[in-house]
Amino acid sequence: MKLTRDSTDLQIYNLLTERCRSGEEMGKVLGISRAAVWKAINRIRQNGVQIDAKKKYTIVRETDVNPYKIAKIAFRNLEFLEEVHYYTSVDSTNLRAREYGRPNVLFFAESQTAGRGRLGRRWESDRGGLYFSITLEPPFSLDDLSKLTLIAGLAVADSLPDARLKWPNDVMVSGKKVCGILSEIHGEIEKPVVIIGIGINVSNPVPENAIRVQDFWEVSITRVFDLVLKNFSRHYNLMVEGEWEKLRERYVEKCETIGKVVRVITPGGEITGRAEKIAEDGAIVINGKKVYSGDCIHLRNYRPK
Ligand code: BT5
Repeated sequence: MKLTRDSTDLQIYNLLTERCRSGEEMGKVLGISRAAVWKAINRIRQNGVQIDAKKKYTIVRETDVNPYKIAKIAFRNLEFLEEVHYYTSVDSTNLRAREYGRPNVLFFAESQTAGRGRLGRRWESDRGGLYFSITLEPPFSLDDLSKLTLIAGLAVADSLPDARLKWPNDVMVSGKKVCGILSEIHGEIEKPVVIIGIGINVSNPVPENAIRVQDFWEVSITRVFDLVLKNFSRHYNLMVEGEWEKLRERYVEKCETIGKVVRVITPGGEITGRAEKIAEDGAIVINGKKVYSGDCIHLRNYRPK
């Protein structure tokens, strides 16, 4: 389902989340007939929102995750957002984003049948987790894109209690992975569309050595979604305003990789050594050498001789 800010169904849902209202009142507000309101109400009902119709329409119950609630949260937090595409099940939100090709869209799925990790790996995506991709046309240079990936991880880490970052962008709790991020670039080099895919385990079944938010925090999926988008929006705006330095400091505070002896596997080969810092340009510095992306294994804490 595709929703925009002015979709009739979303506007009616938003009106009803404020208070109960009559068909006539909503028809007047939106400039449509009572019959059109009635039709919209029936569509909304088919998507997880139970609405009572006596004299007025009232939302009596709704599933925590439904297209309207997700769209409401997304549009409220991301001012640049133009569309929300909602799927109960889809192959991969990153693939949908790539195929659609346009910026300022959020793709959300209740579950994925072919959720993707980096380098073609699989991301387990059963119902109960958060799987979404945001497409952006950032007003800064391609060189800054690795920073964008880092701040997406930071946004998730800032949303969960006691979360740490494992470079480049795994979010860890108690040493286990709770979230992974897959960022991709698509389109022409002069005007690339950046796709940021975020997968967060909330109550879904997870592989060994992974953790879910509900293992350490009793919280709803939509609350986590709201927090992550709030933080992402804050960080993204700081980035656009040229405040990367603040974000870099914050990333380093939360990053458990810095100070460790690590092995990073990149397409160009392997490098083992002490992870010294995050450089001004967003690279991690290992034994004085800059690395921009790769698979990172923590070997041990660094002890100077
Ligand atoms: C990632 O890859 O961590 C990126 C994951 C991105 C998933 C999101 S969901 C929304 C969007 N649409 C997509 O199709 N993808 C994005 P990587 O660093 O390569 O880690 C992948 C590895 O993590 C796998 O090889 C497994 O070992 C492990 N893994 C798989 N599913 C997991 C899960 N649910 N939780 C924790 N670890 C998992």
